[in-house]
Amino acid sequence: MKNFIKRQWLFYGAIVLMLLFLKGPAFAADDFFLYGNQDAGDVTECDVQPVIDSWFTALDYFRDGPNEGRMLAATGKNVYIQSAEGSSTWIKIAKVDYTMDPAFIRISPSGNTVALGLGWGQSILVFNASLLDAGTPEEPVDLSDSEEVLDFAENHYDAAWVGEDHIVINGGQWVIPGQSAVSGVVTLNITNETNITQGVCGSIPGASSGIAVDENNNLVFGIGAGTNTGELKIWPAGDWWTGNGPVANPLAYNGPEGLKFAHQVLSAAHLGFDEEGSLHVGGGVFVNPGPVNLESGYAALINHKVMTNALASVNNPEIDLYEVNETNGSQYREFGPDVCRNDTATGVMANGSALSVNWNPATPPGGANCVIGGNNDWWQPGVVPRLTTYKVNESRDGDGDFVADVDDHTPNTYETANVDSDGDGYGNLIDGDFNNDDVVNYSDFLEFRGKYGTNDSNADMNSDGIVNYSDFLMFRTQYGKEAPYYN
Ligand SMILES: [Ca+2]
Ligand SMILES: [Ca+2]
Ligand SMILES: [Ca+2]
Ligand SMILES: [Ca+2]
Repeated sequence: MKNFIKRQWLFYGAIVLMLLFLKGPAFAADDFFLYGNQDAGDVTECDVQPVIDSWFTALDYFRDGPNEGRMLAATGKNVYIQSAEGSSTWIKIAKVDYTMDPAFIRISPSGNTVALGLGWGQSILVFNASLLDAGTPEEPVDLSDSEEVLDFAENHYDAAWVGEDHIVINGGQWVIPGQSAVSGVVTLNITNETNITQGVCGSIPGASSGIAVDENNNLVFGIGAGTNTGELKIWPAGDWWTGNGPVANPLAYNGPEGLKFAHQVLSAAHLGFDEEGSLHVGGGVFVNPGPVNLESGYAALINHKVMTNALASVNNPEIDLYEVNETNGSQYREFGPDVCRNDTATGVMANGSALSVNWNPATPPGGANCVIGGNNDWWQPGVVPRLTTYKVNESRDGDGDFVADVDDHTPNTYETANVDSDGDGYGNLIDGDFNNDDVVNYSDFLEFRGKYGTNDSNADMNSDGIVNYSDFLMFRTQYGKEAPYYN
């Protein structure tokens, strides 16, 4: 009897283990895949605080803290808070004494601190988010006249948080026709108003654009005007950041450390990372002259695998330089909620597993002014921007195999067993990358050949217990693909 009970426990224990195994590692289909494969009900929209006396309404999410999920907006002389997550109601809570050309509003990762870039030639204001609690539409908090607000007279176009105590600033430089613009990136310790900035990178061959830091402090920034508009480079954390400040010697833009991983993505004016490390890019054509036919009117998302591979290649000269392939839908995806795609600027930001695009719907869809790529939808006072949010639907099952997309290792291919022998998140059916170097090539063929005729579970792509010609045919369909693999 004792033995029987024991065996029964072993049996149930094995089932539990199997279920855990089938559930797989945390990663299956990633947010990059999920954002762009949604049903209409999973894409929501709201109005943004209308533009007042400015060129734009700058936005950011509270990603943590008591206001998590809500947004702050800056335009004109005021800062507004969204009444609730996803709401179209914006409440004035703070004011400044200068009409902003709002460069950015960036909330620290904890949600505790706000950095507000007032615009060209003006200051960056930094304050505790709780300072806003006292603000009302009738009596907004006066940020220009508060001892609790730090005021940094620092040129800026965009900034990103590095932890809670520093921001890194893309310094800003207008392009003067006929002259080459030179701009730079600096860090600022926001805990100390007397702190001077420290240089990160100089001699950038063009005007500043967006800037972003991933969770491991790898740095990305873009070029915003001039012939290199939309160029994006990544700088590994160790090459620019020591943990409490930048390295002693600033980087040279064309030095050996950084890696260009995108030739031209929009104007690179709005950059950020989602929680999986995919990079979102927005921008437009506000600053001209630039290249003719500059991309605009949408936001783009570059898959985290591209970023990982770019970092790997900058750290290892034996790996070929890695640049995103914009024609590969597994690496690069566009989000164009405005069917006219004619905005002069498009913002984009992530919050958890949601991606939000801030766009200008001024032109009626299909109206006379709707010229795709026409760049004629100007941001200006009176515009009521829209925010379109793509949120992961936890229960969606696109291929109908009873495995939800969020858990599905082959999200575009029907397979109920969801087998992923090497646990890399890609199901056996679509995983011909046997050596896991993110490309399916001759090395993988050699591995496959070595396993031919065996019961090796990894090379057994159709999981029928034998590695044979059927598996070879499946391998052949994967040949030449680069990660991520979705089908
Ligand atoms: Ca499925
Ligand atoms: Ca796999
Ligand atoms: Ca491989
Ligand atoms: Ca097989």
